[in-house]
Amino acid sequence: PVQQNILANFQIKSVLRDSTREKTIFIHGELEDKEAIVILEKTPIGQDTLPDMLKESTLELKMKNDIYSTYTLIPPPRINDIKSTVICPATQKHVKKYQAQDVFLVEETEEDYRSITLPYIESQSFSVQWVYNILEKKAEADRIVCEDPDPKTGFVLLPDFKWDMNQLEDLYLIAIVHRRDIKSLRDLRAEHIPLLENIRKKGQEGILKRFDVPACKLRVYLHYQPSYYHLHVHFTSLSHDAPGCSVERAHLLSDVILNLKADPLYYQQRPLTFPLRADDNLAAKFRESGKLPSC
Ligand code: M7G
Repeated sequence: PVQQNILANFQIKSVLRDSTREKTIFIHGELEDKEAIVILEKTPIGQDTLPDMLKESTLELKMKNDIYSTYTLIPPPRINDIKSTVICPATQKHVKKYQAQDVFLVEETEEDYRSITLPYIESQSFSVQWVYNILEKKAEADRIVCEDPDPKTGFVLLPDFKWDMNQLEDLYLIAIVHRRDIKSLRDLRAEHIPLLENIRKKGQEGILKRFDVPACKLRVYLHYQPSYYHLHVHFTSLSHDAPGCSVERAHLLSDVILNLKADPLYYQQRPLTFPLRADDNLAAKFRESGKLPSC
């Protein structure tokens, strides 16, 4: 539904990041006297819109040289949508999350997790209220693609808010588990294999049924560290270079299942490597304990 343009009153304070490659800009400002983050993203062109776009656009010639020419194509308004995300009220932590930053790798041992990461998660991670709203059908209920209500192995699969669902090229869904006692990959044990296998199987089936995208075209993974410490699994299109699918942060669900089958305590005991942003409070904790002497 068309909404009143709340962004008309957005007071810009600073641009946190302007990614020309991703065609996305992250802006920090105020919305009705509250701290806010606005993310604007030019969406993929999408194959379905091509015929209309080519027919109905205006073309301005920029240059011509031999067989080469460049143009600015001005498409009809409906095709030139900008996906916009608003976080309000935003916390200082959100501001940091979207700011361009130096990043470095840290190797977290079992002991580091217990003495550094876990106390940090317990004291200052992002609220997961939005996750509970989804599980309790208080928000986004109409967006659910499939659900398994089982309290032990069940989950809700729905579009990630990074995906506007206008085209399949950048398909992005998340499966959020019903149980609330698993914070992240680190908590996974062999006893959770049925949960993970259930998510993989029913998640893939749900996506095939609704979007006609087969399992072999999906990248299914968990983040470590995640931003939100309630277990969830990412399903993205293999052809889409989704933010956060890099080797230093993504763990393929199939590998996770195999690792747990080989060693029930794999994720509890093994050192895990992940990237941290320089101004992240968790980075400060690792630095304080002498784990990052040169960073
Ligand atoms: P993550 O690995 O914890 O963090 O994944 P990341 O954001 O650093 O990747 C959480 C996932 O949930 C991300 O892919 C987010 O885009 C998505 N997400 C976050 N929020 C607050 C929402 C929301 O309110 N609704 C939906 N549908 N997805 C969200």
